[in-house]
Amino acid sequence: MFHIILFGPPGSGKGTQSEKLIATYGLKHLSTGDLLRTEISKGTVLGNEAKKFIDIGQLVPDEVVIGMISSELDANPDRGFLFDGFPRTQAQAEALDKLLKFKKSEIGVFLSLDVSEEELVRRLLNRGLTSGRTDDTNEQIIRARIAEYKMKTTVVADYYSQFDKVVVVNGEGTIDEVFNALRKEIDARRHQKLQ
Ligand code: B4P
Repeated sequence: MFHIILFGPPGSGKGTQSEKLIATYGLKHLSTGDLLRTEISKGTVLGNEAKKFIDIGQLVPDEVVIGMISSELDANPDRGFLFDGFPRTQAQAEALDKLLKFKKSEIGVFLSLDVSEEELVRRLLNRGLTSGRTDDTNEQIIRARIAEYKMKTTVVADYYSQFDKVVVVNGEGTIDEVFNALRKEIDARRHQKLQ
């Protein structure tokens, strides 16, 4: 089974590219952002707790997110996963590796989208005009999310680079250009794994 992590700052295009990648490779899409927003819209205890953090641009506590991922892995034992927006902290990365090891599996490639801060802010404010997402409408909150990413999430790339899994892809072309660059990297790694 080939599992992919799609990594990058808020607004780098993880959700956008994930839609295209799952259609191409038949992977199970696992977006922690989407899972959390579903819980919020249902008004569950977990969702109400998560909303407090999301609304101020902070990460949701690790134990909440890791619990959600663990259930999804258990519910889909024979699928390759595309992890979108997860892991976002070193604790999440270590927990994921442990869960996969237990299933005698591992991450195939860690794809990191590289986009400048000004472009991220522009994209998220633009999405906020139509998405209704409360974390996309206020520039201060967007900048807090980017600061949170720099403080807690960039270390995740360092963690995976020790296993030689990290590939940085320019996330500033058109959606199709970025997609083709991601595809090239995935195909190269899958080919290596099959040999
Ligand atoms: P997420 O839902 O993961 O989303 P995101 O980081 O906001 O955006 P993404 O990178 O997916 O951007 P998109 O493709 O949509 O996180 C939301 C919040 O949930 C977090 O802040 C956090 O609080 C919480 N959370 C989620 N996972 C967590 C975890 N593991 N641990 C703790 N907390 C967690 O693209 C953005 C916009 O750019 C779109 O409008 C798109 O159309 C546009 N765009 C995309 N590609 C483009 C391109 N190439 N050119 C121009 N525009 C482009």
